[in-house]
Amino acid sequence: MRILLVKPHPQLLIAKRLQEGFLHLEPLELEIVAGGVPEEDEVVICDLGIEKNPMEAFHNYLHELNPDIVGFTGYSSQSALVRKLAEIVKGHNPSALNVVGGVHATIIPEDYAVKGIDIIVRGEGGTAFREIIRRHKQGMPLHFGDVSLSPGQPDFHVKAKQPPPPFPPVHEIPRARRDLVRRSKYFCVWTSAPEKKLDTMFPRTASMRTSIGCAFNCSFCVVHHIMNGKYLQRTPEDVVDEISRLKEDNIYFVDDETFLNKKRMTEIAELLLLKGIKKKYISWARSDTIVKHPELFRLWKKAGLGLVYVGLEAMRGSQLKNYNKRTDVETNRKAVSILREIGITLHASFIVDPDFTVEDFQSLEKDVLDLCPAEVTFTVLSPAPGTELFQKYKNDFICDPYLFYDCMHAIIPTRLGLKKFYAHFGRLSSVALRANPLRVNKVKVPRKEIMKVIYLGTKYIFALRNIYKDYSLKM
Ligand code: B12
Repeated sequence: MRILLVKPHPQLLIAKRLQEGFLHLEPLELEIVAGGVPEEDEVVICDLGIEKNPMEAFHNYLHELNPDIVGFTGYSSQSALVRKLAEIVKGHNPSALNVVGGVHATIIPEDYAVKGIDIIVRGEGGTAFREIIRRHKQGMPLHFGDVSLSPGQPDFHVKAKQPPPPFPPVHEIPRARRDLVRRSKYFCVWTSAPEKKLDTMFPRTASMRTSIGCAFNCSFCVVHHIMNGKYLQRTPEDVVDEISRLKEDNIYFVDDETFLNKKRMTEIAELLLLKGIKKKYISWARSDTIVKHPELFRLWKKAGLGLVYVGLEAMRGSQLKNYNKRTDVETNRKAVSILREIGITLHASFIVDPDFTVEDFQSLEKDVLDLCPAEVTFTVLSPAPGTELFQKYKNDFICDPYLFYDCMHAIIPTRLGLKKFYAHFGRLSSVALRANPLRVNKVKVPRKEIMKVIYLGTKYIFALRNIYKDYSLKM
């Protein structure tokens, strides 16, 4: 059986700019799905995000492989594109089976209930895909209760309204087939340099998932809906074994919350140290976790943790409360100083509320400069499809709330009007560049890369300021 797994390219300019300049991670979701494909079958991963001409590349893959099954992943902003690609598959070969999975399929399966899509997988895909192939080969029915949904089946709409099915036990999820992608294409900008020197700011970077889900339920986040509030954890031995097999020296933990279990994370760090595995890590962590367990982060610094992304979200208690973040400003401040004292570089992310006034932007600008040195980025508060917030604002959307759901495009009205809002939003990112650790700490980096980063950074900020022009885009 020939199988093609497809990750669509980003639809919105700002996401393209992010990928080309700062951060492009391997399609781990498809590598795991490919892990469920039996050895005797041929499987190809096509990441359209690395292609110069994605649509042409997609046609070429179809012609060269002539797949029996095509599997798509996709964010909400890509759902219309996924439907279009699925149609192209059927035009090429009407008997090919189109399977769609990923975050959007999991939370809004009914959006994929169209003629060209045969199976919608909600939740974990490696185990589901293994089962789909088995059944397809044996001519068995493909509609099977919890794991996946077939839009053609009579009970599709009833099932689509139920919460996503639980993930299987983590040890049943296949390992990622990392050999199926062009590994040299994936990188993450790296600004952590305690030795004041970096050989490259754009090291090749592998992605690792050590846990799935999150124990919190922030109002802007869909993860607790996807996972029904569950937090699944791989064992330290399993995690360290996979890390030890990675070719790359830099690793990005793509967990929703890596550090929630102190015991597990302590064991992982100790094992890495014991086995002499010397790699550098990037992870997300909550500010309250850092404050509660500074010694855990001290240990991880020894094990190679260089950069921690912290969703500080806001430096005002009322905003944190609105987001149901369950932290406070004092905790945010403490976390920042703990990371600084340990020598781990901070990447702080903030939420900009569409309701912001000019004074709110100015106050956030000051907060950013107070954090210096730190990488700082911003997202726009956007009701996430599948959450209560999305329901609450459903009559207020100013655009297609799926296509524009990238947490950069406001999908509800902005108090300042779009043009003015994005002028301030773009300015925030320029201010953040002043706080960048490389600049502040006068780190030596290759001259060629300085030119590159200035060029790409300018393009990024230009795209940010011009986001308001995107709203005429239709799929
Ligand atoms: C790490 C991460 C990133 C990484 C990129 C990861 C990557 N692989 O490329 C970075 C930091 C770059 C990133 C960027 C963005 N992200 Co992000 N990201 C995540 C995070 C935390 C984990 C995703 C991940 O890699 N998980 C590990 C993989 C292995 O698991 P998985 O994706 O869940 O896949 C499993 C199943 O879904 C299923 N499956 C998936 N695909 C398929 C396909 C088939 C055929 C089948 C059968 C099954 C299947 O099986 C997989 C294996 O178990 C999620 C939160 C989450 N839990 O989803 C947010 C999340 C996916 N991101 C989100 C968003 C909005 C973005 C941005 C748009 C935000 C921004 N403004 O920057 C950008 C977009 C970048 C782009 N290229 O377009 C949203 C998407 C919401 C939505 N409704 O679309 C999420 C859910 C965050 C949230 N809290 O709401 N992100």
